Amino acid sequence: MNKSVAIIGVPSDYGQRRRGVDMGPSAIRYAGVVERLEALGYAVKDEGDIRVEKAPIKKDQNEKLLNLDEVVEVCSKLAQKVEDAVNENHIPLVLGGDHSIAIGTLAGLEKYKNLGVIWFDAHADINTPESTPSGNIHGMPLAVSLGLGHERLTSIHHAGPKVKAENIIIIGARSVDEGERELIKEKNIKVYTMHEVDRLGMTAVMEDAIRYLQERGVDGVHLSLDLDGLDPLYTPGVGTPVAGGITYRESHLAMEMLQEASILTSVEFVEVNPILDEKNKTANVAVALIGSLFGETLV
Ligand code: EXY
Ligand code: MN
Ligand code: MN
Ligand code: MN
Repeated sequence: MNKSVAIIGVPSDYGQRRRGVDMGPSAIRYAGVVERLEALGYAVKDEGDIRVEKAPIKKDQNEKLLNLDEVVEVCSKLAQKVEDAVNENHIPLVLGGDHSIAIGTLAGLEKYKNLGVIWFDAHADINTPESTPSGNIHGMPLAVSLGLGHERLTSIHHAGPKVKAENIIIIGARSVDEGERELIKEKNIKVYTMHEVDRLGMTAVMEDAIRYLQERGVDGVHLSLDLDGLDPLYTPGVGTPVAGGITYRESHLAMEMLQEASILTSVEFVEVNPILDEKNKTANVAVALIGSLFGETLV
C-alpha cells in the first residue's frame, strides 16, 4: 500500500430520502480521520468536499430514480476527482454521503482493467429501476457499475461497465430484495451473507475472499464499506440499519486482514448519518476501522 492518501468528501444525500447523511464527511473528519492516518505515517492530502448543490426537494419525482440529475452530477464530479487522485499516486479515501456515490468512485477507478471490489454491507445495492422497491439510487450502485440501469448513470465518466461480476465479493448481506437475488444468481456474484459469516467465521471469509481475488489476478482492489454492514449496536447512525450484523471486532479483523494482505488500492466509507447517531459513535467507528485498515496494530 503506498504511503499517500487523498481524502475526498462527498456530502450527498441524494441517493436516498433521509436527511443528514450529507454531513457524513464532516462527522468523519471531526472523528479525527486525518490525524489517525498521519499518526500511522501517511502523507494525507485532504481534497475537501465535492461541491454538492442543495437542490429543493422536487415534487414531480421520477419514483423509480429519485434525484437522478443530482446523483449524476455528484458522481460525475467524484469520478474525475478519484481518477486524478489515482493518477497522482494517492490512495483515494472517499467519505460519504449515501452509497450512490460508489457509482462515481468506481467510474473514476478507470486505470484498473481488472478491479476487485469488496462490498461490505447489510445490503446488496444491486437493484435496477425495474427491481427497486424504493426508487433510491443508493440501492443501485453495484447494478449501475455492472452496466445495468439508467443510461445516464451507467455512462458516467466513461461508457461501459466499471466492474466485472466475477470480481465482486459482498460481505455481511442480510437484507436482499427479490430482484437482487435473481441478479446475483444470474451473474453468479460471490456473496458471504451473515449466515456464512456466522458459520465460517470472519477469518475464513476474509481468507477466502482475499485468495479468490488474488486468483482472479485483479490489478487493484476497492473496498466499499457501508457502515450499516456492522450491527446497529455499533453503528446506529445509518439510514437503513438491519439487526444481526457484523460485530465491532469482526469488522476490525476484516480490516486487519486486508491490511496484512496489502491488496487494497482504494476505499470508501459511506452512509454515516450523524443526525441518526449517538454522540458521533458511527463516525468514530469508521475512523477506528480506517486505522486498522491502514496498519494500526493492537500491540
Ligand atoms: N434494497 C433496498 C432498496 O434498494 O431500496 C434498500 C437499499 C439500502 C441501501 C443502503 C446503502 O446500503
Ligand atoms: Mn450500501
Ligand atoms: Mn447498506
Ligand atoms: Mn477518465
